[in-house]
Amino acid sequence: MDTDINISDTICAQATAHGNSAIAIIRVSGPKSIDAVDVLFKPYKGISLLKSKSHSLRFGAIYNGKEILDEVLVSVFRSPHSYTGEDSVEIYCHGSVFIQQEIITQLFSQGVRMAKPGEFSQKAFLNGKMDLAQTEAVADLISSETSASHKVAIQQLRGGFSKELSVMRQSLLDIVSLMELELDFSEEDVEFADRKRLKKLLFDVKFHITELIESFKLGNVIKNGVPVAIVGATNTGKSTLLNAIIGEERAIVSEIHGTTRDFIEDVININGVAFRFIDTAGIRQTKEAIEIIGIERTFEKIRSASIVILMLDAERPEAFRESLTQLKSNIQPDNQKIVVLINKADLNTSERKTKELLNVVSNEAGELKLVLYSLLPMSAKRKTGISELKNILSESQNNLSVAANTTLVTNMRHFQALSDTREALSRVEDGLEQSVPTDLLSQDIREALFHIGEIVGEINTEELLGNIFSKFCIGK
Ligand SMILES: Nc1nc2c(ncn2[C@@H]2O[C@H](COP(=O)(O)OP(=O)(O)OP(=O)(O)O)[C@@H](O)[C@H]2O)c(=O)[nH]1
Ligand SMILES: [Mg+2]
Repeated sequence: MDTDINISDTICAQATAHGNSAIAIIRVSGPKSIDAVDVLFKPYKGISLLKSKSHSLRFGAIYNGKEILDEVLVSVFRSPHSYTGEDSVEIYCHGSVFIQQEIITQLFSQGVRMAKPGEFSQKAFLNGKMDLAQTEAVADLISSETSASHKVAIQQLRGGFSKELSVMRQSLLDIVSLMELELDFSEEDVEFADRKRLKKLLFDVKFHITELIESFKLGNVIKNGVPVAIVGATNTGKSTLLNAIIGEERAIVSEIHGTTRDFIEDVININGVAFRFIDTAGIRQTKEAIEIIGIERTFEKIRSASIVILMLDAERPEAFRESLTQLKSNIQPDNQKIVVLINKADLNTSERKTKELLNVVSNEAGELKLVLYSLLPMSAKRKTGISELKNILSESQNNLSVAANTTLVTNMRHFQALSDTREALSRVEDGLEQSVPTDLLSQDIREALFHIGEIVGEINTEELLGNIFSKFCIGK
């Protein structure tokens, strides 16, 4: 994305979803915004926009040349008291696509240009209305679909995370200034900074950083959904199950073995928790190059899942036995929950086959740490057993609630910067133990400060900003 935005440009965009709606909002921001809208809009009563105070609302007509285009409400926000920090106007018009397009075209003729993705938020950041972590929280808040992801985003948006970082940043600045004072007096060989106290301060900061790093595991699950891999031999009904769970024909289903090649995923909300279901390529011996790549990916998905749904075909115990060795070497029963589903329960499976399948399962139960409650007969095709499965999944995550005001790291970029901070702090700790010269220690603390600064955007590059804001929608 072109991040070289000109802050003095006046920009506009539709802030509401595209398509027809009762009301739509068009947002304008920049030095010319009030003038530009004033040309198109005449209030029915009272003073013009030009004379309106900040945070006032006017009712009137918006014109398309001489003709009335719509009756609208217009709000005025004057710099610096707006989302972007600039003069801004919002037009609340009727939600016809035609009206919205006409208003935007009229704005263009007044020297206003179309906003780029995330440009309103980028202006807010550049004008010091929010730090970078807060603007990222805006995007998270818009996309939050569960109560937990909403809580985490709101906490970050309101500056909870930034405040914690700023407290740590201040501690590190105190340490580094004491150290650097020593350097100024190095001739005299004095120690201003009591080493024992320094160690304690460092320990506290590092401890807190570690807590934040560790919160990423939960934070990531909350933001992206609990990863649930659906795995098993080919043709057991994995894709049928995915479709049944999400209620849509997302994956191709066929009686041909090896139908699914690449993994397919979708997120759904079960009792307030987001689960990310991943349908994978069925496991079998094959010489087909593309299928082999697909099966490799299945193993990757098994390893990174929190829950593994092991799909068995009631009719084919031998297929389960064949895929067992490969499954076993990828499942980590200590960190994962395994749910075994015996699918195709609608078929009249012979007693011999059922017994055989149950035998294989119970023989493996110990090693795979299969919990018996999760051995569920179902028919993905007839959609029986789906709600039982959802209950099992939901119960397995009932500790996944987030208390208000907890800070959880949900963003990979923040996780990375915190890990870099911790690494630099570890070097300082080691250095203190080994009486490393003060100038080297202070250099490492400066590096830790640099990485904390990256999170809130005190340290930023065009590339970083481009990466962040290009993921926003236009109009935010
Ligand atoms: N009778 C019956 N047939 C089922 C059931 N679930 C799936 N099938 C059928 O089994 C066949 C394979 O289903 P898929 O969902 O494509 O199986 P898959 O495990 O994704 O297969 P691969 O992608 O090849 O690994 C299809 O013909 C489905 O209609 C079920 O519960 N009962
Ligand atoms: Mg499939």
